[in-house]
Amino acid sequence: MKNCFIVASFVAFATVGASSAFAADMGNMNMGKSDSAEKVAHGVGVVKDIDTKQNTIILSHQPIKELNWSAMTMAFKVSDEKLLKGVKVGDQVSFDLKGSGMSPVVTAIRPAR
Ligand SMILES: [Cu+2]
Repeated sequence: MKNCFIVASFVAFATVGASSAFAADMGNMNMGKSDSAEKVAHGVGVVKDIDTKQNTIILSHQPIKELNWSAMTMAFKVSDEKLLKGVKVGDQVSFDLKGSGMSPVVTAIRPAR
């Protein structure tokens, strides 16, 4: 997850000059919303591996705008082990992420096609 954070920071700096909307978002986040730590982000990707013992799923995800993440393959914790039963390796999925910083938790997974 450290790599994820470094990449996200780099993307944020690289795009801040080009996007005034981004600066506005940051202003709102710092001044207004106290619930920003619990915001939900949405991603799409491909299931690479599933670990039902540790309740993790490895997803090769596309860029996630809400988190300023670029595309990468990484492991996510899931909020409920049942989420892992509805998918299999190789599936195209869309998913919801909840939480803050570098370790959001997957709260929903849906097949994407
Ligand atoms: Cu990532």
